[in-house]
Amino acid sequence: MFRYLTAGESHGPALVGILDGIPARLRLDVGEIDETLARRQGGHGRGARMKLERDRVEFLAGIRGGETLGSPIAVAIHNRDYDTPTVRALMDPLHGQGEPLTNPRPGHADYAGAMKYRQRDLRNVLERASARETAMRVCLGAICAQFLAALGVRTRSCVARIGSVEAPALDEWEQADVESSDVRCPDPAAAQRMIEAIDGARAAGDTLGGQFVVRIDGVPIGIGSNRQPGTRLDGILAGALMGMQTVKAVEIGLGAGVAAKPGSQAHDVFALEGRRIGRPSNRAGGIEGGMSNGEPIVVRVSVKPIPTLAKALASVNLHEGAEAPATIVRSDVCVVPAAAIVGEAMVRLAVVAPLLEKYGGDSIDETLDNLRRSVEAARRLFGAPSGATPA
Ligand code: EPS
Repeated sequence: MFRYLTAGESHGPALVGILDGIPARLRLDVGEIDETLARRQGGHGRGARMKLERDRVEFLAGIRGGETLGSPIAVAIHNRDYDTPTVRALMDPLHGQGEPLTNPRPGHADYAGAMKYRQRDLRNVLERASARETAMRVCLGAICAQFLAALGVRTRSCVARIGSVEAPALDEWEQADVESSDVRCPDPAAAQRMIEAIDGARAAGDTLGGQFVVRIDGVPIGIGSNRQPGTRLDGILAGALMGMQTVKAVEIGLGAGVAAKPGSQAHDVFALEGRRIGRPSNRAGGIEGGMSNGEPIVVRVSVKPIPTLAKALASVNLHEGAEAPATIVRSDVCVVPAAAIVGEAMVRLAVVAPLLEKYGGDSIDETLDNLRRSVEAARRLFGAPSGATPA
């Protein structure tokens, strides 16, 4: 069984994570993990906190000599903010204390969490609710990326919309164009307008949401299943992405747009390209019947504007029972570029379990042997060379 857990408060000493079930003998490139962590910290619209943090992975267990052992992998990321005496006085696990935060931010976990956990200080809720925790998801996802790469599976993302600025249709793009963009949008004209929109929101004390696209290439046919609702790959991906702090909608392939299409324009016909079975379109986004169909998996995710506004929204002081603006804390203006990196990580974390369910393996060598045998058997299914073969 593959599973993961994260722990850590936004301003506590560290974020920690455990990844259990990655096969043994996988060589890990630590530099690549740190580069992915740095990507999440970037993006036009980030606030002061990201100038302070330098996220780096520290391995605590499950690795020896740069290779996985098959035992649980434990990692930590230090919070540099915790080294500040005022933050340490506030958050020290044994002695931390400070003035309570009392005015919940609309859209954040503050109010529901205070009621749920019976906390009179909103800090005791918002510390865990903060998207700081996504640094650890990205770290664990970056380890998974290296397992997936060994299987020929590649996951990447780009920003498709910020506020009202939308990039032209993005099913495919050059990753170099994403890496060189301050908003991780491969269309330079749209990227420029996105940057202007973020600057406008900052000047107005406001925040902006948007959309990002995650694309997964190389997933073999038949990952996920139609057996039970919880084993469908589209449900697994949507659940993982909706598990991100800011996400309000997940669409696969045509997504919400499919509702307005007649059946003749909603599906992907089969065609023969020689003996190879082709799909001239990918409206399904690579998933049919809850299973990967061999085409790229394309997911579009909508993210809300973050709820901490410099020009605070109306709220109530819960201690005094009087109307008062929401608590203002140092904040970002737009996190869509960072959310795209987190989305990639969530997708990576989500596809490992169904892949391991199909191919198993206590070592990466065994997983790859099983994968090769399975792909070979699928090619022979309809009696190739006379019958049709999968892509
Ligand atoms: C966040 C508030 C800000 C963000 C934080 C998420 O933190 P702070 O209150 O320390 O300025 O910077 O995001 C991160 C720290 C991060 O690593 O992404 C919030 O309230 O959700």
